[in-house]
Amino acid sequence: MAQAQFQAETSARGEFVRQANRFTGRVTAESGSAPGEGPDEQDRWPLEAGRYRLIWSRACPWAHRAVIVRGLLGLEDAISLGTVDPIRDDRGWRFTLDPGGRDPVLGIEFLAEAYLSTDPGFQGRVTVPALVDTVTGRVVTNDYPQLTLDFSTDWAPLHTKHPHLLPADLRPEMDALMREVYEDVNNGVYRCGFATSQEAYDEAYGRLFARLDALEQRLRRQRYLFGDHVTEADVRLFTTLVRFDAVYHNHFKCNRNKLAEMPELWRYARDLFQLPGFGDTVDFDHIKQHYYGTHPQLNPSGIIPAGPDLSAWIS
Ligand SMILES: N[C@@H](CCC(=O)N[C@@H](CS)C(=O)NCC(=O)O)C(=O)O
Repeated sequence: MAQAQFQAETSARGEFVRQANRFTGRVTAESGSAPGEGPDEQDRWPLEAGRYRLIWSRACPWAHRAVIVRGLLGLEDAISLGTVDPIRDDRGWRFTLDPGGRDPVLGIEFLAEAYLSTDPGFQGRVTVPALVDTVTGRVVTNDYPQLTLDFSTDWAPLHTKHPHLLPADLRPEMDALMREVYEDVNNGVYRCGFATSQEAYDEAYGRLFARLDALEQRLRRQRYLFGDHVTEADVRLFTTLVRFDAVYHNHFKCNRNKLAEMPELWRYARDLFQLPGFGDTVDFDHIKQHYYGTHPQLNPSGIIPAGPDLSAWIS
């Protein structure tokens, strides 16, 4: 069997099995803690404008989703943003884009410092997105699916825009679709790319394209996944689709066809791309640098392909 990119997250059958999210704190007005204090006994942190900092990589689809939702809800002034270098070294995500190589608010050089000061025994992958408390320097959460749901709900007192990304009447149907999209598409591309057996790859590839075919059919009937209105389900699908032809098609061997060859999905992804908060948060350069530059088992040379021509996204 091939050497795994992430040994600790590879099953005996060669499947990529993503690690659990280590930190699952919630920021909510329901917290029993006063402003400035740490979490209550249920790991609920007080809701405070300006206190928490979202750390993202422009390359990462999971972090990208948090930044899009933050922007759509107008939470930019309430939650500050720190950006890591698209290339990790053996100490992980670095703040080398900032003056002096340190995050100007947290004062750290590596995101790992925040993880280890929160859990000195942490041995997993240090991941983005991470919501970090600027008072204690601790990681509140790296639980990316819960984070964006909380942005819509618990953070509502601080919203300055009201796009209704999570309409209550659609929640059961949205949760079901977002789960399928996560398993087969968002994480499905990783399960293709990080598979170390033919069998595991074939299975992930089959599920990915079957799901994309089903989504293609769904989008023949409507502009977005739930009609004429953008929801969080669209944000979650978008961050994978926008990376598809640039990296997943080639680097992760998701190559039955390109996104640009699926007419409805291509129309849909470009439609979203044109909306404020979507295309203006996409950085194809960081995306390509990161994927091709940090998975040596998949791309030992580290060479970044020149293509594809991405100009079609904005034409
Ligand atoms: N928190 C999740 C998902 C977030 C995630 O995987 N982020 C990637 C970037 S897209 C990351 O930070 N990877 C760091 C690494 O692989 O060392 C996890 O632990 O699997």
